[in-house]
Amino acid sequence: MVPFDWADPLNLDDQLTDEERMIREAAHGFAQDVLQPRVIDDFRDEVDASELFPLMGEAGLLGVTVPDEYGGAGASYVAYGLVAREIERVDSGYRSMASVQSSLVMYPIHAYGSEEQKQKYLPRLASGELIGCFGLTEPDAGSDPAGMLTTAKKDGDGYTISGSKTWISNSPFADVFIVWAKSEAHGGKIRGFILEKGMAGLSAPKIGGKLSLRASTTGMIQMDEVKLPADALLPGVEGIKGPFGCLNRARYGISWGVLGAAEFCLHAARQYGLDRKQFGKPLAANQLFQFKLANMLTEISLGAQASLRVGRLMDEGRFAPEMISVVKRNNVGKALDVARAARDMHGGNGISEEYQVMRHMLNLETVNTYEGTADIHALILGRAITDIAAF
Ligand code: TGC
Ligand code: FAD
Repeated sequence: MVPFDWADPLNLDDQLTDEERMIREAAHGFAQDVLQPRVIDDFRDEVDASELFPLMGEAGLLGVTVPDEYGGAGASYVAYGLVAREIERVDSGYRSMASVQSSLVMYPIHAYGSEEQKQKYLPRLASGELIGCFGLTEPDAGSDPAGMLTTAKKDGDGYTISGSKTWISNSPFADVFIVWAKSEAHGGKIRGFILEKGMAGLSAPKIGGKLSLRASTTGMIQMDEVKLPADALLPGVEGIKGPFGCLNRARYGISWGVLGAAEFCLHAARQYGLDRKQFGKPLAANQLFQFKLANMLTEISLGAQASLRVGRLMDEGRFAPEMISVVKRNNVGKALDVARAARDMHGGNGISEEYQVMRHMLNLETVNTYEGTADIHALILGRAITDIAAF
């Protein structure tokens, strides 16, 4: 027998490689030293935190799975998940900034791009010199992105692209835009294009007034007959499976990330319960309080084992997208439950920015919605179980 470690209940640490532990420690140090001191202000003031990209790049947190010849860390999907968990332990918005860059911008360029596109963009995205965004969602095409209206037309050697994307993380300050459009030159099939800041007809206004994910900047992408050279096309993929291939990576990262937010909430609720006395004894001495802590610990540890398993299968090239739906949907839902319980367990202090649990709770509402809502992931699983698509 071994002593029980409540902070690592199923000895996850034992199941990691030395490299994964090292990357996790580096991410933890960065998140606690650089992100934690500024997060309360960043969230309250809904700031533009784009200066964090070069800092994340320097810390090796962008493009964790991208080979080192292109500036990435060439590490495992498990390492990528551990990085997401450490960043989101501080805030889901910062994790969003990083996971869009890694999974939704660097991944498609690496997986679907030409050698010239990889050389041109990947090293500068890995260092954070360039910031990327991913435009799939449109005002009238959210859960059903195949219904997109953005269209690319052949124009000489290149293309002209028109349309509108909305709810796009990083877009107001992005240098590189991965945009998915129906291409008339390819029989109306969905293709990926790389747009660059400053192109005529391209704008990316900010969406203000969010009550969630306020430390991450979100905007639109508006394209009014933007002229693109021929080499703006991602040559390596055709159809909606292109963006879905990117979403697999980002959704998997989210499944780990939200556990970081949930762990923060568990630790905060435990400490609050030990420190605060009511009825002459610590809150943590009450059965109801301990019951909630036990539920939190159980769900977090089970979720982490599941994400670890999916990550190992991804590293071995033996995963199915439905596995990712299991962990994205379940872990986000459980993290939301944990954050809501922690908010309640802090009493009145739970609504104060100083205690931070309510910020996590608010952020997780977005995470439950983006990258496929909880219900859409249920329907993906329902289809796999019954062979009937209920969308
Ligand atoms: P469906 O008929 O299911 O499939 C069409 C083709 O796509 C292939 N495919 C996949 N390929 C790889 N990975 C996956 N996960 C795939 N899912 C489907 C499929 O094999 C098929 O290929 P082929 O070769 O036979 O043509 O397609 P559908 O249009 O009916 O899809 C339905 C549904 C519900 C699964 C899909 O529309 C969906 O997932 N909707 C959710 C939309 C979503 O997740 N949007 C995310 C936007 S990006 C974002 O939120 C970023 S937030 C970032 C941050 O800040 O962190
Ligand atoms: P809808 O699709 O309109 O869904 C509304 C509700 O209806 C949901 O509860 C949904 O589950 C439900 N629903 C829909 N269809 C069905 C059905 N068939 N059966 C049952 N229920 C259904 N997108 C990007 O492309 N890039 C980004 O970087 C990005 N970042 C984002 C950042 C933030 C802060 C937010 C909030 C969103 C972001 N998104 C991004 C968009 C996000 O992916 C979408 O909001 C999400 O996919 C849901 O689409 P929707 O908002 O149009 O909701």
